[in-house]
Amino acid sequence: MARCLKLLLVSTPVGPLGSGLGGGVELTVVNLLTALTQRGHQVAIAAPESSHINSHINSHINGTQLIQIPGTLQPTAQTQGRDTPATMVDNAVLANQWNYAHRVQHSYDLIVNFAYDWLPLYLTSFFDVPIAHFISMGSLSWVMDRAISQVHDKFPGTLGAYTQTQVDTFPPGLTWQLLSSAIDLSQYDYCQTPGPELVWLGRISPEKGLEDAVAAAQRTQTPLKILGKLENPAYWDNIQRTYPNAPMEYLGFVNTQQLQATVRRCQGLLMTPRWVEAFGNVAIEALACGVPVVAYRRGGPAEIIDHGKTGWLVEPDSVDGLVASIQQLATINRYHCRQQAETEYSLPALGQRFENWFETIIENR
Ligand code: HBI
Repeated sequence: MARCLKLLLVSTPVGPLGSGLGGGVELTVVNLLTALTQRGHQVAIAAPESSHINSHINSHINGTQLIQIPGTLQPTAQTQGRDTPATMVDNAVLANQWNYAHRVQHSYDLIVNFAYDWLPLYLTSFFDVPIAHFISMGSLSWVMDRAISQVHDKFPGTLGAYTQTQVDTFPPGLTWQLLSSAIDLSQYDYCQTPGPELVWLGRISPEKGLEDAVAAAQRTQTPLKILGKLENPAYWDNIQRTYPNAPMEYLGFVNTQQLQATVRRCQGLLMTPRWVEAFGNVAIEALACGVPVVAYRRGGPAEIIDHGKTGWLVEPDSVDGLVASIQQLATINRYHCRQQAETEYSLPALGQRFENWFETIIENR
């Protein structure tokens, strides 16, 4: 095992840990904390104030520092356009996080950036301690593409991402460390005999394409449970008006324990991303419960789902394709879904991948 590393994880500035505003990257930060701590590393996290890590994890992780940084949350990058300039709001938590990181940097062997923002990329040259940049989405703006390319040129090997399809959205010629993702399998209980319900998980926001899942539920008259942060109320209102008699139920944003208790009893998860989903953590959460996934063949889910074995990959934006696959769900052996999660998406595997990446960055410094 490599030596014990002292690591500072700087979380996304769009929301406190545990708020759901940070979507999949929140799960990545919390799971990485567990995986690295279990490997004997010392981990601290600097996150927007009001962050919390659910008690299950806190209980067996001592010595973890969760540093609450005050300030104004960062506007989300996926709601802006490609020409969006880098944004710096007044009293930005992003700036306060990196001011803190700069001040304490010499207490750490490595700093890990989880913000999809210009500032930490730009600041890298002004730090003595190396910074690993985990890029959590595909290409969204020229400003970020350029900042990512510049960090790559000055500090090769320090760019990390989830999947190849995500990396393919960025300018060519960059080398990336592909880290995939993982979940704490001990928090997900396998279910062999589901009810008739379908489930949709994620931030309720246009890039997630919820309306297609609702349309498919209405067409098949299959009840659809919806879970996730209600990020865009106007978008949700519009879906409700467009599909007034769809058999759907919005259950809010819940913690992992409550989420898996609902998901495991469903016959299938629907994933309807409009954008190139960098990974799609909700897919492996469902697989861990034995729930097959019907997903558009787009982005991360296309690399996760074993078509016909652990779910179905559908022509992107085709509600007909969703409907046809929903009718095939019963032919999937649910235990194969759990097995795939165990072999490919366990926490120890994630911890090993990140530790290898960190060691390489530190050695090359
Ligand atoms: N937008 N500006 C910005 N910064 C982030 O770190 C960020 C974001 N939008 C979404 C997001 N992070 C996460 O929800 C995804 O990376 C998963």
